[in-house]
Amino acid sequence: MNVATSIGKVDYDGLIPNNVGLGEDVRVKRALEKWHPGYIDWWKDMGPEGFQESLVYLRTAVSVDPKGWAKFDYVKMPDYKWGILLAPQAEGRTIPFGAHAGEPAWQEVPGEYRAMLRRLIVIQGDTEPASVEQQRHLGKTAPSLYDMRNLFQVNVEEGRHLWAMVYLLQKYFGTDGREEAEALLQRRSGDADSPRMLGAFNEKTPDWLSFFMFTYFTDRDGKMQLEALAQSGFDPLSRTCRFMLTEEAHHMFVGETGVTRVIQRTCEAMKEAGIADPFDIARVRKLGVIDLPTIQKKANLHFSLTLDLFGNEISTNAANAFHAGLKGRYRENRLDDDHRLEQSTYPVLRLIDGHIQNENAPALSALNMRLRDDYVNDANVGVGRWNKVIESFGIPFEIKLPHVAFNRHIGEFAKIKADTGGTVLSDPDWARRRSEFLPNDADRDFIESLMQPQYEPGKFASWIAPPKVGIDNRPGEFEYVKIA
Ligand code: BYC
Repeated sequence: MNVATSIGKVDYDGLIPNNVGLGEDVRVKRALEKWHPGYIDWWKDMGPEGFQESLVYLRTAVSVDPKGWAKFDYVKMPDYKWGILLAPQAEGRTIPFGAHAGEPAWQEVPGEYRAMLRRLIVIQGDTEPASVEQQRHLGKTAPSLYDMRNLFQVNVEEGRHLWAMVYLLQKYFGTDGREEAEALLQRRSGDADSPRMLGAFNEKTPDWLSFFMFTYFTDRDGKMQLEALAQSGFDPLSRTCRFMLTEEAHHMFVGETGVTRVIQRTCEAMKEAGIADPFDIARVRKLGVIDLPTIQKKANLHFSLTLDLFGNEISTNAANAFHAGLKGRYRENRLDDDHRLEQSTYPVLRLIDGHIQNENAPALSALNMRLRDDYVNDANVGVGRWNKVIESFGIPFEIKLPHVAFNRHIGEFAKIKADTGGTVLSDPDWARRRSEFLPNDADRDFIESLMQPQYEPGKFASWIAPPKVGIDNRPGEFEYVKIA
């Protein structure tokens, strides 16, 4: 069976592979073809530095059939087929929540919600190129060709996710959609004058442990937000997000297994050297591996930065988007309630008289908080698996996610300082203890000193264990990237 044509009918021949009938939609096809050169310029300027000519063993989406949607082959990244792929339209789909619950899903933009919908799409779109920009230097310090290939896979797919949002803007939002699509190529992560829209996407991803933490924690925000948008009553957005989620799973796999392999290598090295105390940092570092307390600090940093991406705990924007039927809850379709939430409440952690405590808030206003709670539960699962590895070596150490009030810059806890357990600290105490919780210059310098490239097929840097299995079942010594 030819998966490319079985479900979703992907037209793979033109400049822009797609299953949205672009061939018959001359206006949108032209608009996207006009946008394409600017995208390629952006990719060459801001995509992976130094590897544009290399052949990378990448998967490309060639179908939206869950059973076989990808094809693996060597590709030069600028030649990657960034297609527009929507999950199949579900016949008779209705708006699953909000004031319009039960009405037929919108196939066109509902006029009264146009601005709100455009803003959600633009914010989602903005994060995708931002992450590519953040990760553009990492190829030069890749700990193996396997890891380098995974990095580039994540990068090209984030590029495809930008295409997914740009398609919606170009198809459904006319002139202002076109302007937004241009602006998505103009903003730059970390730029003082024209930064990316959300805080965490302006931070640096300076080393590979940061990359793994980012793909574990921040891509998981992507998962939660995409799950919420996949519920949208605006059907094209829902269908786009449903397919994006298929790809997103691999990004979190890269993060989870990346951190697991770092932990595994550290524990192995400690065992070989007979070091039982995980806090004997100087001795552990001499082994050329990353000590567990520093891994914890990196997790603290990336988890807290990611929590900021959920916005304010109490949010009128979130309430409006739900009421309008544009953005639902995490897996709304599996929840058993009235899906309108006008009478319900939800417990929200707040700062009351200087103390952190739960307070019931109207459920509609508390939707960001609810999604964040779902996120924390989801993020904890993989942390449990990291701890199993540490436990298997008998090392007395447990990675823990910090309290949600720790190191926050958005929302209820932005105005206070708290330790990782959620105890409020004075400013001087915070300043004194900050480097107990977050990586300091010495930690950063140490990690940087380990970031030496390992480009020999089948070899891995000192600080990371090999993966259990190869990508696409390839053997250990497989040359995932042919460096040019
Ligand atoms: N930084 O009412 P509030 C991904 C602004 S990641 C800066 O609480 P709302 C990926 C906010 O815009 C997923 N500003 O906000 C991962 C608002 O401004 P206005 C990306 C912030 O709207 C890895 C004001 O503060 N997708 O896919 O309820 C690699 C009031 O706030 C921030 C989405 O985020 C911030 N962190 O919640 C690649 C989905 N937070 O309007 C990709 C779409 C808030 O007053 N976005 N503000 O000027 C949304 O659903 C929501 O806009 C947010 C914010 C959840 C982001």
